Amino acid sequence: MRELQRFDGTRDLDWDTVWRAFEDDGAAIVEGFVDPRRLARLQADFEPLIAGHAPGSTTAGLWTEFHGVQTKRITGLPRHSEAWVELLCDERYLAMGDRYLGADDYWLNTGQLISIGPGETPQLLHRDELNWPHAVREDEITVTAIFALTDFSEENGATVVAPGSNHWEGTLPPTPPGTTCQATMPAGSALLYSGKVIHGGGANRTRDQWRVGLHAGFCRGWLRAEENFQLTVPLEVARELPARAQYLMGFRSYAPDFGGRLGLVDYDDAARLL
Ligand SMILES: O=C(O)CCC(=O)C(=O)O
Repeated sequence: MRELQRFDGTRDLDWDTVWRAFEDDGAAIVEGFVDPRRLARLQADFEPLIAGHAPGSTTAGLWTEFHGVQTKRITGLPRHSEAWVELLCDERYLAMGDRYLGADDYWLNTGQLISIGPGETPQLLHRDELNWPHAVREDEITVTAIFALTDFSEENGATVVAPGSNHWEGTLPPTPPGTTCQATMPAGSALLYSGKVIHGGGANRTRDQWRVGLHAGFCRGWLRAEENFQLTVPLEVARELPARAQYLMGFRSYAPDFGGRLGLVDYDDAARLL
């Protein structure tokens, strides 16, 4: 079975090698991406939030299953964690967006805690780019990181990935037996993956472990982001964020090198309202 390539983020990494693995396999694991102090702050910030949140989604139909009945999903995270805003502005993470979507040419698609609980079944395998089926094209329209806030194991629901499926033909081709692996990784690691790679949350077969990941992707600036940050993050919180974070969450306007500006206020940058 083909496994994902993994790298040691505590060393001076050769990022070209990481991006080659990302492009070949559709995903790569960087262990030690989040340093232990920031990881501890993230865990402390989110622990009460997760404890107070019920599993399952209120959205009916296929989404109930897609979101997971035993899974907690929480958005609006900048309200709760300065450490998350710092991680969001980490140059190594933004480098992924700059490389695949164009420098400063993208939004944060969502910054979402995904806490998979005991008894959860495997998530439907999917490609993230199918959020926008009419926009899919040869190059990337979305790329994502999942930061592990707990260890990810085969038993507790480590993300299932089909390495190389970013090159498979078809909208959502089937994954024959033996073509998937699980992104097992210690807390503090990052799974970086393409919008074209087939993947999904794993089943949690433990009796008492929650697998907590911070699922944070970018999408092209001309696409509507999955999370409505202007409603999940209050204006008074947004005002205090670094400019880069404000931009990523759509509190500033989109100003590409080519084409028109989007998200304007009185035909000026939305930043004026901040
Ligand atoms: O939690 C995971 O491991 C993956 C989740 C995912 O791909 C999604 O919800 O879109």
